[in-house]
Amino acid sequence: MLLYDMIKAPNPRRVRIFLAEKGIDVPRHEVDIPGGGNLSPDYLAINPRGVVPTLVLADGRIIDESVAICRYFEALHPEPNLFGRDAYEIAQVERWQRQMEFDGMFSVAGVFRNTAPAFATRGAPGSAPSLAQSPELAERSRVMTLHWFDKLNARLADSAFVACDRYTIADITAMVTVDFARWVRIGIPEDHAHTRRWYAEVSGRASAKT
Ligand SMILES: N[C@@H](CCC(=O)N[C@@H](CS)C(=O)NCC(=O)O)C(=O)O
Repeated sequence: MLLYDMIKAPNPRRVRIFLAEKGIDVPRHEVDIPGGGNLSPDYLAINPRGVVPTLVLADGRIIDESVAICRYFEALHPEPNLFGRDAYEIAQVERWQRQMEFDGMFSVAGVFRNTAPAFATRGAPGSAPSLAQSPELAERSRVMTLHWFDKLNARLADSAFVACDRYTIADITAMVTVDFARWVRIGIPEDHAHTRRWYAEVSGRASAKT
């Protein structure tokens, strides 16, 4: 088994945090995304989408999508549970994980991809068509990122963790998104006391150091 990874990138970090929470050690291969390593013929032969992370199983089958990779490991190593236990909790984790990803991480990515010089002609990830950056899309994404921060703080006013009363995959996606937002100079707003309380707790976990 081999995990194609990039140490600085937010999506692979979600998988590494998840593995650390489970205490699972998987060999990693570093991919240089800014240098185009994910678009090399060798990598595209493994994952034609050209995105990272990709997990290659011992028999050569692959899994991409960070959450799909995490689900694979959850099925193999159910404890500690990070995707929910009963029907209601599983639905809550799914609900909040998707909100953190679609409303939060995608918004931050929209700012980053449309402003970072290294991605001037790479407005979409991986082997997607070459797209020029869009200042308008960057600005819309910035507005949506700030809106996501507001919703996160409101959620954490009512809940100890993002999805329920304990740490789950939704917290991993949310924490990685908060850290990713710093890349585009958006921090946790000063008056978001609930997010600050939660962030101090989740970022203090040993798994967050990865
Ligand atoms: N939804 C995918 C997103 C994968 C993705 O976009 N990964 C980024 C790194 S965080 C990437 O591979 N970027 C390649 C590029 O920018 O060309 C996941 O969760 O794994």
